[in-house]
Amino acid sequence: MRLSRYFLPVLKETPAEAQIVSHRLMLRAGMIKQASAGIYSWLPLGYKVLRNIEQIVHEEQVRAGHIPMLMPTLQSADLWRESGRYDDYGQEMLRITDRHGRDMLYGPTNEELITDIFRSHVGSYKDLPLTLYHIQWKFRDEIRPRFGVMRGREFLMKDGYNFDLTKEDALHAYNRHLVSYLRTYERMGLQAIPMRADSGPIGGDDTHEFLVLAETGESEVFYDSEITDLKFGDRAIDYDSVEQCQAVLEEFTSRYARTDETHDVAEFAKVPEERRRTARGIEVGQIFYFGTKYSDAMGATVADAEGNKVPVHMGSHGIGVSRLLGAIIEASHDDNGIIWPEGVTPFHCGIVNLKQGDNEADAACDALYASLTALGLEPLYDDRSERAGAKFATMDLIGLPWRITVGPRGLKNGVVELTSRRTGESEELPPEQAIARIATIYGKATA
Ligand code: P5A
Repeated sequence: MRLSRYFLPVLKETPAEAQIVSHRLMLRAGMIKQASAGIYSWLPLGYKVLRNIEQIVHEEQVRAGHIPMLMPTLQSADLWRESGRYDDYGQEMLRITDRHGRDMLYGPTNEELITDIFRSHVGSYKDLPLTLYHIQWKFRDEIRPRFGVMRGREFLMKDGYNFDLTKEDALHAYNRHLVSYLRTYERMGLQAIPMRADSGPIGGDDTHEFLVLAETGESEVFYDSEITDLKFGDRAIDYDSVEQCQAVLEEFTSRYARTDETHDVAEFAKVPEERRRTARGIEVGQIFYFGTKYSDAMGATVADAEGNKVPVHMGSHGIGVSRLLGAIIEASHDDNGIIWPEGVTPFHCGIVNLKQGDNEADAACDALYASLTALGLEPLYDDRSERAGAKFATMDLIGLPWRITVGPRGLKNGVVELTSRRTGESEELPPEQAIARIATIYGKATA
């Protein structure tokens, strides 16, 4: 993409309404614009990152054996009356009446809708296990929407639902989600720690929240510092293996890690003092096992091997897709702007032309652009007639992890400059080598 043809409405001034750094940077980098309280338009740069995050979530869900689908945002109130949550959900639920006077709602979550789909189409234990998921907008009329996309009213969530014959099977689905979430967040450059939590209006006893440690996090958390040394990495896991998923669960949840809702002072005191940490965290996901709560209420049964009708065991699992943009920025920025992890960056690298209109510089930039594009990479070429300082400031603000700077002086010596956004380190090298380096970083083969 050529910046002169893109839509990147960066702000010079720091917006006064934004209280935390991720919100400020998302507004300044022209990623989002508030449409009304807690509701945002996703401008091109923000939309690109949102799509990249979605893509990682999809890939890891499918890898774990979960099946994508799409349910609507608007739901009928009748299903929620069946589960009893129409009244329980209270003012957070946005209620709508259609022209026929029917009660509808903008879904805050989809346990009821998916249970209705399940009971309509599945009747036998032979069709289990089954995990369906979608990535869809949700609405919760939060009393205090704040911090931009962190606590929105309209927000994008990955929500998945497992259906199993027995509690044991459903607990495997729970563990499988835990494992897949560890991988998902690491691919986004995040360390998200699973912590014992409270199930709130979703219900159930077993639940973990995934928290990214950050000073601006809304939850107070207590944990054993050994947890932050754990890394999931690139392990090959067989998601069907009960033992393998169980082993990961034990490794990542055996140490003390709880949100304030479940914090137990006496238990925490057993952690050696030098390892006891109190911090703040951003909740980027939560997994639940709630047994037959919805299947009992809504009559979602299957015939077991003996032909008896039994209610299915269920759980649900959510990832805050739009919130993740804020969480990633909170975890990865400096005074000059965002620093995107390679896994989610909106463009793979920037190209800065120091002397727009100079034949040689223009030709070198065009050639770099063409080569990178041919490798399947997406560069953002700043081809505006701006001062070098202004171009660098824009690149730093929007946070592309790599920048190639091209100018007449370097070209005389046959080199361009490759700069890492994270370390600020620069290196002069011939254009072909700069291309090869970027290609290697993103796992693309050069000819
Ligand atoms: C699990 C999936 C559920 O709703 N039902 C379906 C379960 N869980 S949850 O914890 O309530 O939400 C899942 C994740 O969604 C994000 N989230 C939000 N993001 C932005 N703004 C909000 N107002 C908001 N509320 C929830 C969180 O990341 C949460 O973990």
